[in-house]
Amino acid sequence: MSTHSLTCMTLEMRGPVAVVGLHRPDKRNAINDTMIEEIHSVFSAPPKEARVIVLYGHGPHFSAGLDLSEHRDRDAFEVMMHSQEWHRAFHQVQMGGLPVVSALKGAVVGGGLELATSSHVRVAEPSTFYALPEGQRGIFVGGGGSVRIARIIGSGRMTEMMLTGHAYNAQEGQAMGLSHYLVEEGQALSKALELAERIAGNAPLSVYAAINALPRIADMAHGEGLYMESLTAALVQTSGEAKERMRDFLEKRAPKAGS
Ligand code: 1HE
Repeated sequence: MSTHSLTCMTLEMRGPVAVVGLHRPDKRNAINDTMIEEIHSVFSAPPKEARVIVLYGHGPHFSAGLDLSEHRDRDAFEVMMHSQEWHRAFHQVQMGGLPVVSALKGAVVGGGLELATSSHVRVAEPSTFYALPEGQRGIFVGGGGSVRIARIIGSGRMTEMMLTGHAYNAQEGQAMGLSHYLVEEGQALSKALELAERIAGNAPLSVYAAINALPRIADMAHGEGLYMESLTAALVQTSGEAKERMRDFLEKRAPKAGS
């Protein structure tokens, strides 16, 4: 089990799945400095037996973003350092080595959206809404949103969200790619757990390549991307587990695609 001592988060194991909860429901899971440190620590060193992480928010909201009460009096250098802390923490979420499935509901706003878009698979409930109130608050994104959110919805749409503060609902978010699954109210966590169990059954090297190689290839030029794809395929497909799984399929012991 984990040795993390957590005050703003919860962590429990369910089989191969580490279930991580943002736990400041009274503050709508606003992300303060302690929570960022804890996100960094949990995602840098998840429990050894974990194969997948599920991330959710306690209470009716996923996260109200940056804890504005801690942010009011920071100078430029402090904001720069703070933003880079967030980058390090969310990098661990995205590239820490384990796939992350997030369960979204209520507010997924500002830094909450930056955190959600660091996860790999996103499941939303109808109560979910997405907004970037940075313009209204007189600030800018600082948790990687200008890269990760813009890659998903386009920088044009992200600019619009920051300028207008308009909140997109769960259906709109699903159409924009902010969520991958839209389930009934109260069902996001159980769907996330179901998907996590399924992902946990995949070959670890294949999963690792998907979460680490794909976003890097997306940042490369065409030719370099294709070359990196071939190198990654050469590594993953020649593993013992890949050979075994392909044989299982050919000898009709493995499930068909889509089942
Ligand atoms: C907070 C925060 C917060 C709630 N920082 N304390 N984020 C925002 O601009 C979103 C601000 N929050 C809201 O718009 C609303 O709280 C919600 C729509 C999310 C939820 O509304 P509601 O009616 O359920 O809750 P509430 O009454 O507004 O808030 C409950 C408490 O949480 C209250 O504190 P209390 O002591 O009066 O009980 C709120 O002050 C507190 N609270 N959200 C601090 N965000 C790295 S850069 C990232 C940049 C950003 O993330 S910008 C977006 C900031």
